[in-house]
Amino acid sequence: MKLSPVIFDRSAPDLAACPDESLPEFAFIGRSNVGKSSLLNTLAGIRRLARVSPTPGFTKLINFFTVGKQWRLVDLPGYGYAEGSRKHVSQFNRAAANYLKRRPNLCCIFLLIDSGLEPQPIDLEFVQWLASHARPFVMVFTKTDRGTPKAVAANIAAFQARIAGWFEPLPEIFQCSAATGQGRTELLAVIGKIVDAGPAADEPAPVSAPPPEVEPPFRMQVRARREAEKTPLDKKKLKAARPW
Ligand SMILES: Nc1nc2c(ncn2[C@@H]2O[C@H](COP(=O)(O)OP(=O)(O)O)[C@@H](O)[C@H]2O)c(=O)[nH]1
Ligand SMILES: [Mg+2]
Repeated sequence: MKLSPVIFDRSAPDLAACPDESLPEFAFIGRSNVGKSSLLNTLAGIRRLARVSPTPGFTKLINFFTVGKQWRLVDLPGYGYAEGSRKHVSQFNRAAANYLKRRPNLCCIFLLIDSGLEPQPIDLEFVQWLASHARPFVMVFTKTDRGTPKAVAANIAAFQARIAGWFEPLPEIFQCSAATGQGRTELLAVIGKIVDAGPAADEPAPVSAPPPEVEPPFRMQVRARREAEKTPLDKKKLKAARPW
């Protein structure tokens, strides 16, 4: 799988403004500040490709980067950030939700979760939402360089335990750090498997064609909606500015 060139395609405010659907796409979603842009830069091997910001809620648009003319990395606005005009924020979150629900060439979603935190209700609810829409995703626990391996493992185990009843089998889990590069090879392998199963790079599908037939990295047996009803989350703790 070719990793260069990496070319910024565009920033889209909504689904209609996204590029054509001819290339497989891999999207990064998660709470604001979880490390989406940093991880995207790590995978692409370019330090300042997607803007990294210590300020939550920085990415407001859907940013597309084409890699090796074969596939795209997609940096999405984070969820769980309500500062600024409420209307403004929810508009962009709706764009991310529409993208995740409707984009036919979206092959795999990387759901980023902070490895330094115990399971957060907003992340658990987002997993439910993805599962109920039967979207293929893997979970990526970020910033592993910040905690001890023991603390990271405990947080991951606790998260797994909370969602265990919703899937059979569980979505794949990865540990990553933009600081050390941990997980880069593994995530590129997920992408490579899907891209390599698609059409050859010199035979791009026409714009209007359906997305390439690709195998998701795992088969998701969704029991989420029913199971979620049995184990409702504490809605009171969930803040506004969620796209789902
Ligand atoms: N130590 C450490 N910091 C990180 C890592 N990934 C991101 N950060 C920091 O976390 C902040 C938010 O990162 P960013 O990629 O902009 O998050 P986004 O809002 O999800 O796109 C920035 O200050 C980054 O430098 C990581 O793996 N390790
Ligand atoms: Mg970002």
